[in-house]
Amino acid sequence: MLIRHPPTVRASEITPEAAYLGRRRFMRHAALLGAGMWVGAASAGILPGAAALAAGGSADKPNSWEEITSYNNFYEYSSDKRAVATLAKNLDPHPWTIRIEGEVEQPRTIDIDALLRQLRPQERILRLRCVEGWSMVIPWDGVPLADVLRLVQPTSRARYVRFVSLHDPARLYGQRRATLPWPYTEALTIAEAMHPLTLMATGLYGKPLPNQNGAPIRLVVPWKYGFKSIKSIVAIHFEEQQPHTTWPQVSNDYGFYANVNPHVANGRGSQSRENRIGELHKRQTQLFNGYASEVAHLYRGLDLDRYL
Ligand SMILES: Nc1nc2c(c(=O)[nH]1)N[C@H]1C(S)=C(S)[C@@H](COP(=O)(O)O)O[C@H]1N2
Ligand SMILES: [Mo]
Repeated sequence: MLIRHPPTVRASEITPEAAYLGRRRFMRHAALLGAGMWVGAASAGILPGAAALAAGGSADKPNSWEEITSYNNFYEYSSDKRAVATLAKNLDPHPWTIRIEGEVEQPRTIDIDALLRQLRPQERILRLRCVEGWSMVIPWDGVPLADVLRLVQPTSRARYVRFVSLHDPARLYGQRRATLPWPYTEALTIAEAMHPLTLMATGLYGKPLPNQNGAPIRLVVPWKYGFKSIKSIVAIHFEEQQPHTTWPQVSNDYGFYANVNPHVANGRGSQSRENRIGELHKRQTQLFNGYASEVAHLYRGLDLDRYL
């Protein structure tokens, strides 16, 4: 079979999870010894617990492949998280293109396989916090969204980036019902979109992104509630006005910014604690999901407790 996804490691190095974790420990060691990419990622705060890592302490342990791929929110298929993986087997994410248009000098259609040959995916281990109160730590493979957006020239009017998921009720059974206004859309400010923590994920544990996780390409914005991390993207629009996205249309409990904030409850109840999948006791939720030192500057002057 043709392997379309350029792996972040050589195929011969793709290992089962246990060996993978061993490799991570090795890489952490290598980082301490000064291996460029990992030191770069740690000092940019891209790895979780960069400070702890630099100090040789323990960082967040990634969730297992099984956990990450069997408990999913993907309303295009179902609102039953345990049913999504089976239903999404029919997604068929190859070939796949993303249309980039709106306030850009050169609208274009990008083929994902070509994109991944041009921009080599890197591993980024990031926390994901769902507004439903659960969280995971996920070893994504992906490319910074900024690198993708630099391929087009936004006009001086572009202030927001809007993302659109696949709309195909023939395949995505959940879209036959109006559980959400389809297609699923999300948006970021340009500054958020260009932030180095904002990722276009194309893989997981060194393997192509499973369908249920948003194959073949999805957004990852780790300091925001999970619903911002839109799956199976088919279009990216640059826009002048703040876009109307899916969840804020459904309920006032979901804001445009949706930054993880333990001090602000919403219709889902208090957000002060979370259930890390696989753990017995709840943990405290951290402001900006623990990425405050990297992203708080983006919101200077904004009343975080008011602007959900
Ligand atoms: N297109 C689309 N993207 C989506 C969703 C969805 O239903 N449809 N659910 C969101 C929510 S609520 C969360 S918590 C994350 C879950 O990602 P995961 O299943 O990979 O953990 O995907 C987000 N992206
Ligand atoms: Mo979520």
